[in-house]
Amino acid sequence: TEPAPETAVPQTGDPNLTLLHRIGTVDPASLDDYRAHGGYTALRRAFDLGPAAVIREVTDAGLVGRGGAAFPTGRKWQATAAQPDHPHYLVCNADESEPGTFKDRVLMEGDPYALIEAMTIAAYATGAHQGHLYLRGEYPRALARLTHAVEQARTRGLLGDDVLGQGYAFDIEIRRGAGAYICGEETALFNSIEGRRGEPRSKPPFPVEKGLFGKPTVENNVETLVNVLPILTMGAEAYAAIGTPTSTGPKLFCVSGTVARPGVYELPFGATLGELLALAGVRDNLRAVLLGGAAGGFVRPDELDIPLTFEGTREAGTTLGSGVVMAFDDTVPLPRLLLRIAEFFRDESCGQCVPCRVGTVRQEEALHRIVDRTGAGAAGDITLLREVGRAMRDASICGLGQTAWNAVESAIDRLGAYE
Ligand code: L3W
Ligand code: SF4
Repeated sequence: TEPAPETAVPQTGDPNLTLLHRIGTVDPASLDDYRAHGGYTALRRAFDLGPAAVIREVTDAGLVGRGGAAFPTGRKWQATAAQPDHPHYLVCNADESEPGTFKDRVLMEGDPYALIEAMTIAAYATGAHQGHLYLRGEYPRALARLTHAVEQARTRGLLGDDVLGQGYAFDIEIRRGAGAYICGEETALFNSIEGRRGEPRSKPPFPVEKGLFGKPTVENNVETLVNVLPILTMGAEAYAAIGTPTSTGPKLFCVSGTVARPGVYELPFGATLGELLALAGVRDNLRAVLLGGAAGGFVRPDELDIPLTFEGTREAGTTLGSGVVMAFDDTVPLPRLLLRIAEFFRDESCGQCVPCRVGTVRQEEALHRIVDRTGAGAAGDITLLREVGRAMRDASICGLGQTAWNAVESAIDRLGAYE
């Protein structure tokens, strides 16, 4: 089938962008063009610094994971590098499947060499010689561009036995997912690469100690890795000056729903939700905004001054997640939307643990009853939803079950969805 049209990047051509600056201007099929646009200067600096100093730069820059959990990247790299067991592996999580998330797709389709360069730096810093890029199966254009880029990098000595003539060996294998959301959970992803069922493992042990094939593994999201390039080219201090002291650097936001210009936007952390929505062209009859995707939470139109930082969204009772911002005007039927979210979680639950396997079914059933009855008798079902939601949050093995009730809860408590 024909791949979907390329995702809109409304800020294309803005030279002030840090992560998106090449998107739309560089030829994604040309290694020479990538180099002409500053490509491979970060890897050269990494080789000049050496692994320990690269990790120090990433730590000093304050980089945290962009896949949703905001874990400090430098700590993860340091923990992997220090493991005595070998080999070490690098895994890039490109299984971008959170509903409303499409930022990694833009990076991979528009600037594929950037990800390859960033993976090479991460592997060098953490002592890995083999990288696995686990790509969402529904991204055929990203697959074609990354496959071409990996082959070109290999041919030109930027992957292989002697990267950039520095005596360091590193190569990348691209693996495609098969449509399961849960395979974006890092340990389910490892199982999938290993040829097992895509089911999350219990943690600890964390992947830094026992990850892919039971070996120390550093696992990072695409956007997290791509941030390493500006950290090395501009230096940790200049990078950390972007954003706020506790949420440093630039962030990609995926804006969709009832806005005039949906697409991927880059803003420094600390910009407000209102500023982002103004860029995307929000409508007057805004009813709610879903932050953080299906696992996130709703905010009201009177809360648009929320700063887009990890701590700011947490204080506001929601999450930044992977940068999802979905706007809904007052023509969108909220109960049906919540039902759709509940269907998604029921469908994507791997079924391994009872609270999530049963809870996501009960949640969907209760929401169905509420929608079908158009309000009558909703109180009993809302009590049931709270009990089921608490059980899922407290007792599920992984983030899917733990967060499957977040959006429904916030719609009930903050939006009065069934009043
Ligand atoms: C070493 C420790 N490493 C934690 C590592 C851990 C992982 C990272 C974060 O879920 C969330 C989820 C989704 N020593 C460690 C350690 N680590 N403690 O840090 O770990 P964790 O468990 O907090 O989160 P997670 O299981 O990775 C990620 C939410 O993100 N999300 C979805 C994102 C969707 C995408 C996408 O489509 N691209 O990523 C949205 O909100 O629900 O809560 O690496 O090993 N002591
Ligand atoms: Fe599987 Fe859900 Fe349990 Fe996660 S919480 S392991 S998705 S059943």
